[in-house]
Amino acid sequence: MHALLVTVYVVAAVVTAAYVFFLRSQGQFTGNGGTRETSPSKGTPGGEIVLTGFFAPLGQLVGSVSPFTNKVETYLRFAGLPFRTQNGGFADAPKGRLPWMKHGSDVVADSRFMIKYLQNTYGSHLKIQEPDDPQLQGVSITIQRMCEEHMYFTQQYHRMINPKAERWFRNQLFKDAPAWKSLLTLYLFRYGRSTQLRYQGVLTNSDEDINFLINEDLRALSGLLADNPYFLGPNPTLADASAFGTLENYLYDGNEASPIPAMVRKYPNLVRFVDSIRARFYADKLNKQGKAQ
Ligand SMILES: N[C@@H](CCC(=O)N[C@@H](CS)C(=O)NCC(=O)O)C(=O)O
Repeated sequence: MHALLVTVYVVAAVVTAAYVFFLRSQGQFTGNGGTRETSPSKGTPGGEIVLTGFFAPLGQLVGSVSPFTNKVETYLRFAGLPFRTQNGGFADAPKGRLPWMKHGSDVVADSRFMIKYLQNTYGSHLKIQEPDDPQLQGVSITIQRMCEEHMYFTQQYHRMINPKAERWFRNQLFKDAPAWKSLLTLYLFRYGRSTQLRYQGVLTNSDEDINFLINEDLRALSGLLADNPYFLGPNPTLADASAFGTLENYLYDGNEASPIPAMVRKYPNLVRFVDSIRARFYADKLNKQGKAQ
């Protein structure tokens, strides 16, 4: 009996290890490292735009649970460009990360290069235009980098590493997976993200200090936005698409075990910013999903 149990455990351990090895070799949890190829910078107008990212509905979000996918979809909506979306995994992504897009026969990865490509391709035909003023251009890049290179990682901490998020991860993000798979996925993601966040720097800090940084970022965004409808003035720009991708996720991803949604609610102008973009640019999804507020 004892020998049988040991055999069962050993076989289970070997099968799990082989499965994990297989998934990791497919780049399922951390991307595939990518090709580091230079992205095309301009295409021919008129090609079909297919945006690949995460599009499964989650929490109260109308955009993607991936802030970068959310940003590009929002930019396309601001710009008035028709597009189609499809779900994809890290393994097939050209740079090992999501989102990426096809435009005609061009493949472009990384939200920053995708948007540059669209701006070069469609120029003055886009419904939104970036400011000419170098000071505003500087503010725009600063907002994008803060959202994408800092606020993203602090949220990753509360999504993947903070043990309080386990329920959200398993019951919402991976709600369709069997229990054993969502648990295994959680631990694999946690392992990958812990390494990433330790090198990146967020994970050298305590919970309290991470939350302090999150609040500083929110206060900075709130101060920059002030009473304006958009970050750079009366009309939406790329900075707003980036901030929306992050802030919609901060507010509406349904991860209430995280302190982040309550922290954003302390800044009414940020909530107003997110809600007004949802109402103006995502009315179709709000109505379809019955998420009107
Ligand atoms: N700089 C990239 C970042 C994209 C990114 O990090 N996407 C996440 C999903 S939200 C990802 O694919 N992560 C995989 C990984 O970190 O290995 C962009 O702007 O598109």
